[in-house]
Amino acid sequence: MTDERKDNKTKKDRQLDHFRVDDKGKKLTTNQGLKISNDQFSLKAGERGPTLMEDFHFREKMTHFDHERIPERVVHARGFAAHGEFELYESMQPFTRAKFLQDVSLKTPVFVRFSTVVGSRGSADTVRDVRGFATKFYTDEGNFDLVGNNIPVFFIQDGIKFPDMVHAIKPEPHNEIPQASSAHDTFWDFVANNQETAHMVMWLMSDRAIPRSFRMMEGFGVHTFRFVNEQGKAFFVKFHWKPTLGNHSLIWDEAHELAGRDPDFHRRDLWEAIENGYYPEFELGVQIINEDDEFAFDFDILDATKIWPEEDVPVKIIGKMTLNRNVDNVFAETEQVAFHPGHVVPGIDFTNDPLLQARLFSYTDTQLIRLGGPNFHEIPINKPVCPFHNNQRDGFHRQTINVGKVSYHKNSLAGNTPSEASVAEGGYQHYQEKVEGRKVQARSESFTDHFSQATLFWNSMSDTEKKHILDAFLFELGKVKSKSIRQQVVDMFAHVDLDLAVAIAEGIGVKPPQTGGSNITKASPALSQINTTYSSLSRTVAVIVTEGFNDTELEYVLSSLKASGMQPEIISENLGTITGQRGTQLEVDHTHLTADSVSFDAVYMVRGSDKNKKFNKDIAYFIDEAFSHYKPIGATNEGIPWIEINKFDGKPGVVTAQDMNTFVQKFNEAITKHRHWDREIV
Ligand code: HDD
Repeated sequence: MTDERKDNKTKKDRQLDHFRVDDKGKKLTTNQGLKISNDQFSLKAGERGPTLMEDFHFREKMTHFDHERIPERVVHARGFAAHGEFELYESMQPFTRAKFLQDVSLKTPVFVRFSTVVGSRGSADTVRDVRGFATKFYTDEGNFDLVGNNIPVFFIQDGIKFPDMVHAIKPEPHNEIPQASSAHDTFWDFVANNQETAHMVMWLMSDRAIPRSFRMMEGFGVHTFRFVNEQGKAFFVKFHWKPTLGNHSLIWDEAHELAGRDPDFHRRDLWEAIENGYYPEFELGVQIINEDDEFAFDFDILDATKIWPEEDVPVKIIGKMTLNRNVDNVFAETEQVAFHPGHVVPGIDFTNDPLLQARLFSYTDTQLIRLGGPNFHEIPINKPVCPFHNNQRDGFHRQTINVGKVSYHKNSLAGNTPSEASVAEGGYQHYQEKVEGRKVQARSESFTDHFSQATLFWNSMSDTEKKHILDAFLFELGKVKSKSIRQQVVDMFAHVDLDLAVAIAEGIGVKPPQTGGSNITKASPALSQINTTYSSLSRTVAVIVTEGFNDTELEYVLSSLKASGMQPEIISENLGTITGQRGTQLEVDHTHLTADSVSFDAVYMVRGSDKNKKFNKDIAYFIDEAFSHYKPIGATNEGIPWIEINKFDGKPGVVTAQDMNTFVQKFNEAITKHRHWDREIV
């Protein structure tokens, strides 16, 4: 994306232009600019002799290579990012002085990094895990980082336990197994012995932890933050991202299989969607609570293991973010970006949530080791788009050449500049919350209910979602070797739902709990993914077709699918072109060796003349798998026998028709539904 980059660049994109280097067509040089005449052979004493120390080019090249790696993030190591823009629908002036949330004419450049939490940098995308959803807004008042997740609550209430929690969920230290998975003893030992985890574990066991796409998951700021308006009045606020494509997931078997067949599934999906112009969109929502209502709820609003049910505190949609540009270089941008929940702008402030307070320390600290010193704000992707001036100097890799002899405040030699800005001039003023109390190492009594909202979550699930949660518990705990831990977990989740705990116990060979249960009957429909938005836009369709296909039919269906915003890809016996009955040539995208049903949202069977028996057998497997993953399957005319062999005709989400108009309409509806849960799988 170098030559044809669009002219309507964001401020950030224009800033990055100064750092972009295109080596194409240039002469090879050393880092000192010296042209290299030979990059094939090291300098030797004689053709078969030893390499000489004086070969500075060899040494420079090798040394740089030897130092190419930096430490991966201690959590969220595997991630993928994109650039975009945020636009505001309506001014938030009554609530916050933040300019980018006041001026609807502004478009704020953003950079978003999605990630898994547990796995190493090279681990698979589709594992069961929380997804990070970190957004850097490059505002004119400085960078604002909303460093969130796709799950609105957290495992622990106080950040002092974060290292313990992460140690428990990461691969076990004695053998570094398992990779990118919570299905092992130490994680579940932590859960059972730190029962504030209950609510988040319910989310982790749900389909939220295996999203279909980064483009189809919600994001949450998790903590309660504070908005402060121009009059100095404050409000409690929670941030939400809502994907316009809806909130959809994979199923476990599919996620598992994808981890092997395409470990890059989510990054590929994001990359290709942006390259193909299907720009991911997320609406920004806020839940706002007046300061006077701080204690009006049956939970503590500062407790990060709690949601504010949307039915009680509605999410007000205030703007939209569109991701419309892939990175030029993953290391320079995605890897070097440094997020920090403490990067705020005037009008956004913190609360006393003890998890948030701990994060305010941890993020700068981690960048110091990961990015090698205190000047990481000068790395192009991290630089604010507004000017920044202070008396900080020196340190490893300092880029700025600060001129003049004054690097202290206050001074007279530089007229006491850089000078402090008043609030009217945009100076940040911490919210003057009144705080009093003894210094204690304690947790408020209001943080002790660990189960009510876990039950609320369970109550809000559809039967399909409940079954998936039970299956996830059975898988995860089935991998736990210690029977004692399995028993402890079952006894713990009896406080969430007795039937669930009994069903888990049966599957994992421990005693079913006799007591427990919950008196919480409330449900929050917003928590069920069944109630999300549905769309066929950008859905991928595997089109299975062989030589001698019906041209008229295929051309019609392909153009209709494309016109509805879907992405059909051609799968046949061999790469190259195939020819239809009327001579139409079609370029093949994949063979069944290079494409699997798990990589697609839907399958369309076209067929053609039937020569290759092996291909037919492989395709029977392909459809069988798509069927067992509840995916829409369509077939027209010659493709219908392929459906009949598997006895899938007439089943929910299986669309067959002779009439192309009807077919296209019904197939589109079936794809829009995402999955057909009413299908019986044996
Ligand atoms: Fe964290 C990275 C999100 C609790 C300490 N965190 C990190 C990233 C995300 C989150 C999205 C990746 C950012 C990126 O893409 O570069 N973390 C969360 C959320 C939390 C949370 C939503 C709870 C509400 N985190 C949390 C706590 C601590 C940390 C309590 C420590 C006290 N998180 C870190 C970190 C990381 C990080 C160790 C690793 C790499 C980095 O910061 O830059 O400092």
